[in-house]
Amino acid sequence: MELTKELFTRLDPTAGVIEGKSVSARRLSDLKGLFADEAAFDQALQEGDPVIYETSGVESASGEGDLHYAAGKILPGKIGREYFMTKGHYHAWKPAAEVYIGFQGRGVMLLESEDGRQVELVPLEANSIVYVPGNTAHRTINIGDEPLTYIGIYPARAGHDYGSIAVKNFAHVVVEVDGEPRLMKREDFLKEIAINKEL
Ligand code: PAN
Ligand code: ZN
Repeated sequence: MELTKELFTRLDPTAGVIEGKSVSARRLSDLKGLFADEAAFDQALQEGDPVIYETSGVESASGEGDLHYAAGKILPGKIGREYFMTKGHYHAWKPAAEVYIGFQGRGVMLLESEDGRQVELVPLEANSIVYVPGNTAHRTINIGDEPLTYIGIYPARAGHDYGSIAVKNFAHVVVEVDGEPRLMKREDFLKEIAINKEL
């Protein structure tokens, strides 16, 4: 047993923060190109550069078989009709799976296969647990009106591949339709935005 490792931390489930760990904030400007509605993005950026989400992690153990974990808090809000969300990523070590546990708020996880053809929208809320299989792009989305807090636990060697998402983004979006979240193909949502612009 390796008792030198960090064996205990405490989570603040409302703040979505692991106590004593540094918090890194992702602002709207960090998510450039990821929200579908570019005009809405530009306008929101002009009005300020709001924090979209924050994370704090425990990533010190790095031996074979070790685990990392991180807490997240996604603020409530939308850019156009698309809800506040994380950048999303694959794991750099592609087969790495991950377990998410929700603490507060109403969220969903958008899971996509690499070709974008298989998609799942899985609820992430208080006391729910989501299994993210390996080789799966995952993005966490706050569809509620309070902060969404959760932790994710993943192999230490998982790493993050944001590059693939920056290049081709997710093939689907989660947008508000008649007050409810709806999963749509990105291309269909983009067509809707273009039509509304012409009107
Ligand atoms: C999580 C995520 C966290 C932030 O800890 O890193 O929710 O999302 P992005 O990394 O997409 O910005 C995780 O999935 N780690 O593997
Ligand atoms: Zn992950």
